[in-house]
Amino acid sequence: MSIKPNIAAISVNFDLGAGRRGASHGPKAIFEAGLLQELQQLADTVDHVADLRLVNDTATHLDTQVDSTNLNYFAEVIAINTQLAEQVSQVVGQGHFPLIIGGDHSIAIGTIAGLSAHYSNLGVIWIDAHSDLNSPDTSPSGNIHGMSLAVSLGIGHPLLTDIHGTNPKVKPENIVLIGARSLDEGEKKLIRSLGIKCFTMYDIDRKGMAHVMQEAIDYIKIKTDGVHLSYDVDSVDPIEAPGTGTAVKGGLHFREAHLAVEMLHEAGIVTSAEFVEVNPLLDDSNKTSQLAVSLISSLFGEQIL
Ligand code: 6HN
Ligand code: MN
Ligand code: MN
Ligand code: MN
Repeated sequence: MSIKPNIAAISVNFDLGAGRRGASHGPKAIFEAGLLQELQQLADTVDHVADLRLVNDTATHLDTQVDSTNLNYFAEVIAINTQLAEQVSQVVGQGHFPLIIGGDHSIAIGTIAGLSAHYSNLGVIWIDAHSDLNSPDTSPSGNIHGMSLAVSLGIGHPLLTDIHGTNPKVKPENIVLIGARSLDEGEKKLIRSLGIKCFTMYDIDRKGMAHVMQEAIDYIKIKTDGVHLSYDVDSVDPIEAPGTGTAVKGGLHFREAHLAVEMLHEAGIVTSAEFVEVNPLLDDSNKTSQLAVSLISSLFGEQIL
């Protein structure tokens, strides 16, 4: 991003992919915390092009034949992601930088589906306490926000993997996970068997965040034609990001969380981004939405000096 981008912000007021309600209020809290004002100073142009939500009963009425075992709110997740994929693809076609504000992490399904139409080797940097690599067979919860990266790899129910065309949307060797510390058994097996690059909190403690980010950037930039950043705020320690539905202690500190996006800005490789899982109902202080604004500003080049 050495040239200032034309940002197209897309808010997704959706939380049915998560186990508890509230992330649907994330976009409103993040915009109220001053997102657009901050971005106006950093981007060439900023437009809030879409504010997506499920309208009443427009969720796809699934055929009674469809097996939705261990897929909570399956029809609703399909419906919102179908809309989102279309919107994201349109924005990329116009040459704008898609900035998606969630919403729970199930919306990565639609974001990545929409992007994949434009990139043959899309890279994905997934900053998260989790890996979201479950399928209905391995998921302990049935919550689809824990399955979105697997779906993008073509693993999961065909009604999810086929959203917005062909699958897989992303190749395992083009993914980097950063900040992992809560992985289910099936996810660990998949990471190992597919050889997905994964920097856990152990690696971050051991090598330091700067080293990890540099390795991640070097790894992904040589082989991809675009890089999507999927930033789940639960990657950050609950002390700094209490407002999120599946908080896990032992996370990124405030500076580590920022250094990641500062280094990505400097590397100039990111072509789209999403920030997800801010749940204002769990955070009276609005600390977490303010953190999101600060992280997004850093991604677009806000500097300390
Ligand atoms: N997220 N691995 C757990 C599950 O239910 O599959 C937690 C998933 C969390 C998902 O934070 O986006
Ligand atoms: Mn500022
Ligand atoms: Mn996640
Ligand atoms: Mn997470």
